[in-house]
Amino acid sequence: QPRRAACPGSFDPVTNGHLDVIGRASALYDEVVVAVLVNESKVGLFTIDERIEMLAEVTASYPNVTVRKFRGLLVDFCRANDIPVVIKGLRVASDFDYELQMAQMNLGLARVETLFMPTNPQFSFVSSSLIKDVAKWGGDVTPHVPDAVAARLRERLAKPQD
Ligand code: COD
Repeated sequence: QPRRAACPGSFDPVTNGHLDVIGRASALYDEVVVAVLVNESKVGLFTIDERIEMLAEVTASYPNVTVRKFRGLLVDFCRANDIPVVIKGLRVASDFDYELQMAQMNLGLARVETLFMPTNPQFSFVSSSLIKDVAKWGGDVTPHVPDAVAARLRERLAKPQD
C-alpha cells in the first residue's frame, strides 16, 4: 500500500508557497494528491479546470504528484482515495487558529490526520488573494508565482481597468 498524502486548497492560482509545500511533501510520501476544492458558492479568477491545468504544469517535475478536484468534505475525498493524512502549510501564527480547528474537525469526522509544514520564510507573506490584487494593479508577481501562472495572470487581467 503506497503512503499517500493530500495537499488541499483553492489554488486560485497556485503560488510558489503552495508549490514549496507540495514539493516538500512529495519527498516524504510515495504519492501526493493535490486536491482542488470545487466551491460552487465562490467565483474565482480562474475556473477549476484552469487551476488544475496550471497545477499539473507546475508539478510536472514531480512524478509522484497528481492533481484532482473534489466537492464537499475533504475527509470524504480522503476516505474515497485511501489518503490518511493531509499536509497544510503554516505561514504565520494567525494561520494556526483556523487550521487547528479544521484539523481537529477532520480528525473527529474521519480520523484523517493533519500535519503542518512551516512555510519557507521567503513565501510566508504570499497568498493567492494578495497575488491577484497585486497583479490586477500591474505589480510584479514574478518572484512569487511560477512563470506559467504569471503569464496566465497577465492574460486574464489584461482587460482595461477603470
Ligand atoms: N506557503 C505555504 N503554504 C501555503 C501558502 C504559502 N505561502 N499559501 C497557502 N498555503 C497552504 C496552506 O496550507 C493552505 O491551507 C493551502 O496551502 C491552500 O491554500 P489556499 O488559499 O489555496 O486554499 P484554502 O485555504 O482556500 O483551502 C481551504 C480548504 C479547501 C483546504 C478547506 O476549505 C477545505 O478543506 N474545504 C473542504 C470542505 C470541508 O471539508 N470543510 C470542513 C473543514 S473542517
